[in-house]
Amino acid sequence: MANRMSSSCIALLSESLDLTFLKDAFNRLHPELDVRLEPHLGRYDEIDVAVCWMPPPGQLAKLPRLQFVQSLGAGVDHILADPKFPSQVPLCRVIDPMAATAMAAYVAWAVVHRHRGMGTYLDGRRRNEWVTSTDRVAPRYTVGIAGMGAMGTQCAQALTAIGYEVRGWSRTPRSAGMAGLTVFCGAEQMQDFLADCDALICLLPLTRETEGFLSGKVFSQLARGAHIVNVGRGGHLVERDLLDALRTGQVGAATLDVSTIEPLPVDHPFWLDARILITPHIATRSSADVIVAQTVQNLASFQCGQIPDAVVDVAVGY
Ligand code: NDP
Ligand code: OXD
Repeated sequence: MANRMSSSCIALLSESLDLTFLKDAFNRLHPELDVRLEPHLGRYDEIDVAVCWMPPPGQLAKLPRLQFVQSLGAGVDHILADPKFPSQVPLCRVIDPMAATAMAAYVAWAVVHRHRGMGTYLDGRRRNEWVTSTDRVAPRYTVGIAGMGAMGTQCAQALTAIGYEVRGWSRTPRSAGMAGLTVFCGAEQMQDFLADCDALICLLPLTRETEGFLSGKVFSQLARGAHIVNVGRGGHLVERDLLDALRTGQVGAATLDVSTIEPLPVDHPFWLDARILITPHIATRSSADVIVAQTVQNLASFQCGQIPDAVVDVAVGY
């Protein structure tokens, strides 16, 4: 087993990120592995594993001996977007409890910031003014979480712990498992899930079914002035619909960590509306050491003939 592992070859592929940090982590933690950073891939038929964030389209299909593809993150949409993705090759994602905890902290910050009107106090501080507010600290403020997987569940735990009334929505049925959380699933329960939510958090994977989920139709079912938090993917949001809903007041604010084009272009209209809080895809991330550890663990499982939990269903898209 150790011998097979030591002769394994790992390619690091990304069109958008410099993966030198990951090569350094592999070399430090597993010097026995042959780790190659694009464009220095050597012979394609020597590569066993591709670790990717937005791999160059068509590149994975050229690697004839791949045992599996490893995503650098929780999402795999950036890999499945390649029309030539070799769908017979298993695809693994990162499942990182620490990253989920950090996501929960980001989402709790976004919800509290808007609900408690923190922007007003921060503006006052900039003017050296002691601004008071008559805003209610409502005992009832409903937060809907679309996507109750590894990330969504941690967010629900954090938000219920600080007193919010939380609803969770998933594709398949699940039990709530915590006080303060009500669960919904599937298209048939979507209306009940959305009805009068004060904040809507998108933590869905980007798939054919979920693309454009954050649309005018969804916004119209929320409480007036609702807060949209998109920490999923830019492709979940119909940008024009958000601008329209902000104009009418149906949506009162948005916190966007992701956008269709990243970085968000400097002339994008989102920058011009102070009600849209923008962060540069930093809600959470896994450390290089975690990515390396999970890749090596998945490789060991495949080499023992086992299917790791991290394998996604390519047909469903997550
Ligand atoms: P999981 O796969 O663990 O969970 C996905 C959840 O979405 C599941 O509950 C699933 O339902 C639900 N879901 C999928 N399709 C549908 C649908 N059609 N209708 C309703 N619910 C659906 O993913 P994670 O929680 O680990 O991550 C979620 C996403 O968060 C990632 O795909 C990525 O896009 C984003 N992300 C963003 C980061 C950032 O920094 N901004 C960092 C990490 C992730 P079911 O339980 O029934 O399968
Ligand atoms: C992820 C991300 O998918 O960081 O992990 O967006």
